[in-house]
Amino acid sequence: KLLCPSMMCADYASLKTEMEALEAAGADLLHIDIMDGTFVPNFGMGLQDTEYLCKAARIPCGVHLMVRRPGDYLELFASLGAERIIVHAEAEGDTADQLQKIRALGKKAGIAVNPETSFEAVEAFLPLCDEVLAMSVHPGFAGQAFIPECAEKVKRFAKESGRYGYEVVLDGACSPERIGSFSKEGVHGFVLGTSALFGKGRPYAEILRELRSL
Ligand code: S6P
Ligand code: MG
Repeated sequence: KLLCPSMMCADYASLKTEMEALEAAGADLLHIDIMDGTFVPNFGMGLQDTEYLCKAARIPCGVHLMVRRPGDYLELFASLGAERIIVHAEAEGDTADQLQKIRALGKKAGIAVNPETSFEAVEAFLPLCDEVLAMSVHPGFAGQAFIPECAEKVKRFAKESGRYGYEVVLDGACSPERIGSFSKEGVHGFVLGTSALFGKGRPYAEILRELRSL
């Protein structure tokens, strides 16, 4: 199971301490949300934070590009040290091209799929993907409510994952209950934000241990 803390939800007054605490607590991958204020109405983490985390972390970092033209920034994020680069199926540009370029840069390629985007709409891209980041909220903000309509599609992504060889990671309102039930459906990873990990006033190690056992 891939447990992926969403660093946008961490305490920015002590990003280094947070990163080290999450690593020590057994996190598998740091999830870094990048936004351009256009594809989504918000701004996420900056380039300096991203580079710091990618270079200083002992575990891999993945960048979730919620930007209008992801194809313009693939070399940039590869050079910052991201090990996974995830582009949105709904963004501009040739998605297949973007995924191939990410792999050619020696990185793992991921496709992010919005709640209202169907399985069929992205099926052709699946052979090019190392990860499917299934959004269970509208991208842009932490702390939103889970969108139940996407559950069937997430299960379908999980069911077809063996055939294509990608991992399914769920992003948005991943609560302990949902982590338990979607794990049983074959979902490999979970982005951990306000629903399961941050602001709980409990040690990360304790929380991650519990989430892993679900
Ligand atoms: C924003 C972003 C997500 C959030 C994460 C927060 O859409 O892509 O990665 O940071 O979903 O988690 P939670 O539990 O607050 O929804
Ligand atoms: Mg995200």
